[in-house]
Amino acid sequence: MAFTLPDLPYAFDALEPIIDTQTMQIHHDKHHNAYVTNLNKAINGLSDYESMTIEQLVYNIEKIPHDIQTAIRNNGGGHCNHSLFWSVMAPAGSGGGDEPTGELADAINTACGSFAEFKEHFTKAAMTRFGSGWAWLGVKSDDSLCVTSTPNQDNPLMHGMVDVHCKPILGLDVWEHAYYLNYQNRRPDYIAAWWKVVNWSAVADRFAAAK
Ligand code: MN3
Repeated sequence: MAFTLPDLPYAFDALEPIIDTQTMQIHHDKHHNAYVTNLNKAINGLSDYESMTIEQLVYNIEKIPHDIQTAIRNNGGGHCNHSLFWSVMAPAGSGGGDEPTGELADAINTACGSFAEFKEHFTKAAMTRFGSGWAWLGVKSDDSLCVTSTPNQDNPLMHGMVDVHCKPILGLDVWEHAYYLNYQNRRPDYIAAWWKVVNWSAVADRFAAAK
């Protein structure tokens, strides 16, 4: 098996009441697990792909043969996106919900004006993504930050496939499966609450590594 489902870095109920236990269980054990299973099926026996990291595989999606490209785009993207998503959250008050500090805070202020304006910009990206997809904060090739969104399970690393190519350091899943049990159709409420579980320390680590 080339790729494996990573454990959550906290308990299923750790993000209550922002993200409920059942949503976390289904989202991780069913949805994310299915992306990993179907990705492994798509690349079975293709040692060039099995030896790549998920980020390398996603980055090189444009070069992958057409007969397996869509399966790898959807399921490799799904694995990459969810692995990041779990890692940039933490329980509210225990690492989740603080504000960015240091170089990350400076870079957000440079890109968006202020943390409040960044949140507005990111929320708009998440709200205006029609249907299923993701909102992102990413690092561009000049090390500046950008806010973008992608449809389906596309990842901003997908060179040649996305509007804005960057290295994502924060991502928000706005598929209905991420919030429907708790918030039903109220995507704005889910997004507004989600800031309380964002782990800015983990985002800062990703920022430092991406530059
Ligand atoms: Mn999801």
